[in-house]
Amino acid sequence: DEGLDNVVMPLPLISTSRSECRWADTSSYATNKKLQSWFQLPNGNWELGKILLTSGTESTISLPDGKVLKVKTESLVAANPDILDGVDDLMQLSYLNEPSVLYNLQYRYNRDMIYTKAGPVLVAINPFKEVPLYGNNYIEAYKNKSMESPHVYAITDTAIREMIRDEVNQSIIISGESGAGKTETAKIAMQYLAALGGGSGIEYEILKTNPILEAFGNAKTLRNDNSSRFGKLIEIHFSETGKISGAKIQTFLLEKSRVVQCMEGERSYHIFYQLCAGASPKLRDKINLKIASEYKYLRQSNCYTITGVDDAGRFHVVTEALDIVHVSKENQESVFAMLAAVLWLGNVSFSVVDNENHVEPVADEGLTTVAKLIGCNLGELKLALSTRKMRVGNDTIVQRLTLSQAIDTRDALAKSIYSSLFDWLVEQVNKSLAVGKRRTGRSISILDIYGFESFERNSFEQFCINYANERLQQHFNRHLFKLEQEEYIQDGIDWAKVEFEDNQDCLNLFEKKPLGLLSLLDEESTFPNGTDLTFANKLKQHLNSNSCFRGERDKAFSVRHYAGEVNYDTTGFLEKNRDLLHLDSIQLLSSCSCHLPQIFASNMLTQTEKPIVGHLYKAGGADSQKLSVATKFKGQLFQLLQRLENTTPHFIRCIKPNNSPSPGTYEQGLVLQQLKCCGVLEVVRISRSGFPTRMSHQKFARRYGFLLLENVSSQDPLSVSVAILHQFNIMPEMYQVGYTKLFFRTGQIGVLEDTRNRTLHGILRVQSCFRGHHA
Ligand code: AOV
Ligand code: MG
Repeated sequence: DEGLDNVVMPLPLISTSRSECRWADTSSYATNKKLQSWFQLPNGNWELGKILLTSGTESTISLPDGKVLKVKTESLVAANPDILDGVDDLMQLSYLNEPSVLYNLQYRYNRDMIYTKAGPVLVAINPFKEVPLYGNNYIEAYKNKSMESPHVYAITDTAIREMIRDEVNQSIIISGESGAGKTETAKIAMQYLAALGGGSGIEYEILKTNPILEAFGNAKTLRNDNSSRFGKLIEIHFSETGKISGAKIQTFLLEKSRVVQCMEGERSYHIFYQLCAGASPKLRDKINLKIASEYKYLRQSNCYTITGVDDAGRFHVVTEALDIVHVSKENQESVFAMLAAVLWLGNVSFSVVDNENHVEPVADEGLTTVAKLIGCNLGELKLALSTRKMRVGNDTIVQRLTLSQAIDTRDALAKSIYSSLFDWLVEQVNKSLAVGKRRTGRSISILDIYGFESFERNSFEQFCINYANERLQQHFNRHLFKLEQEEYIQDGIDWAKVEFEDNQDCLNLFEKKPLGLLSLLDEESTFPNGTDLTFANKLKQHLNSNSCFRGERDKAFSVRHYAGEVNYDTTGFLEKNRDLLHLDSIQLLSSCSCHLPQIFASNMLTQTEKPIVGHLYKAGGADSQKLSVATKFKGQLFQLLQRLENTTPHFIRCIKPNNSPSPGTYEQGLVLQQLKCCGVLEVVRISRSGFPTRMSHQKFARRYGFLLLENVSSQDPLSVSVAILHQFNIMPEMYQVGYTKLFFRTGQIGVLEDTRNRTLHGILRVQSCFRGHHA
């Protein structure tokens, strides 16, 4: 082993006046007399003050409003020199403390520069207004690299280039709280991909999937008027020539409870209101459609419209989009019929028919319309909603339902029709976008899932959503902290480890078997006598020693998530996890004369044959078995992460600057909490001291070797690498030589790439001149 240091040493030490030397320790600045410093006000906000005098442990500072204060010197936090105001990468800050980071982001935000780099991560602060940063001119500018300030376009551009350069699939992983801007950001990234990889026309279809999926999968919540209620991974495939060849969408766990139940002030899925407001008279007539307020499912939350949103107009956008992704007019009409059927199901009421409280559905407009819309016999619908067949030994007996059982059965049917419809639509879209023969297998995936949620009351949906976010956070940690540092150590470079918040404990709380949240939930869901209360008690009994868990009063418990503590109310957990749809209902759907209910039924039947978690249905009386919702979701998440592991990730962290939501309001505390919980500051710290760019000696020698002035073709890759570094005056503190790779500080490889590109272009130009000359 030749001392690697020897390789580095001989390089000339050139004067370091270059601006890249920002990470040099600037502690000398602290002794500067006209020091500016951060001072925290009682409300928690930071103010920039000038230190007038320091004596002993006390300092006198003047605040911008002219006030002069005497404060403890140790409470002051160093501020960066004005020249660093609004730097576009937090890595460039001399002082990387909380107020400085907050100020820098705010400085940019106030100037509509909503994007900032935090080392390898792009931070995007929701402007809550239109900002002039998008469209063809900007796309062009980022494409030609005439514009380089941080942007979704820039990170997407990097993904494309790395896909081509490294021949590795890429992923763009967007995270952040509910309402932080993930879905908008995903669309902006898609816009850029479509512009660069367009040509075949398929890109136009890909963009049109957004209004469709948003109509059927987004809803107004208290946090976000357009909240995604499902997770989405869209994988965009490219041909060898870098053109989009197709795409595939995978969705995760649609919140179906919203179809039958939602909180005051929230709405069900957009499409219901769009349909009610925008359907043509002919269609209304055909599917017996009324206005939204006629439907119980839509009436219960007392909210029909969203400020600034024209539901009727959106309906036309959606139908046009459906045309574009090749959903035939006939199929579209079936879709609308199913939506109307769901709405009318909600209006079905029951009357008591005997003295044991058994009920039957009232044969009114609601019931008859449902039967007509799904194409079933009225009598069979009545039976399916008021009785349940049970097998006892070899006999089948028919049990009549009580009011609450009948309502549950009705709602379960509505939910399953809607979620089947959603899945079917995604399938149609995927057929239309199917990757053609010219695929190379290279792809860029964009992940946009529902963000971390913490409401006053949190149920099973928040439980799943936050679990998913916890998993994603680990993926983020793994890539930006763990793997990064492990790689340094493995390759033998000089490195002092940086600590970070690990969320493994919280994941264990969810995933441990048999004593984890998910296992216990499944176990209780299979018990005939299990209730939400027995479930909550079991959690308290077994999990109290876990530091991320706390039993709460009655049926509640709380979990310490990476993004904060959330209190969950177990009411409804078991039922939602079991997600029972009785065989009677499935049989009803399969007996329908309309084709969509038939498809739904056959999908449900094949699903129930898949691996089994327990005898979920025995207790309920039906004979089918299926995976619990939580287990299925966990499986999907694991699959997703496995897929992401095989890609080069690019992370975008969306930040919500206020809860109003209103443009221009930047609440420091709120922003800080989000930056902290997702580890942005630590990422910057690592990147600043670390070497985020790396390349094997072989690859480096191959890629840049031809730029060398002297002939080195006979030399080994390491020597070639060193010669290149030498020729380009890359300074020793800007890189480290590992056993197998070269590690660079940020920005260093850019110089080499530019030279390479210029040289290559030069060669091409010379060649084409040459050809032109001969022609
Ligand atoms: P989310 O996806 O992160 O929440 P959205 O992407 O739906 O959040 O953003 C919420 C709202 O913020 C949007 O409807 C826009 O009004 C506004 N917004 C976000 N990004 C931008 C932008 N770049 N420019 C202008 N306005 C923006 V959730 O889906 O709830 O977790 O489940
Ligand atoms: Mg969203």
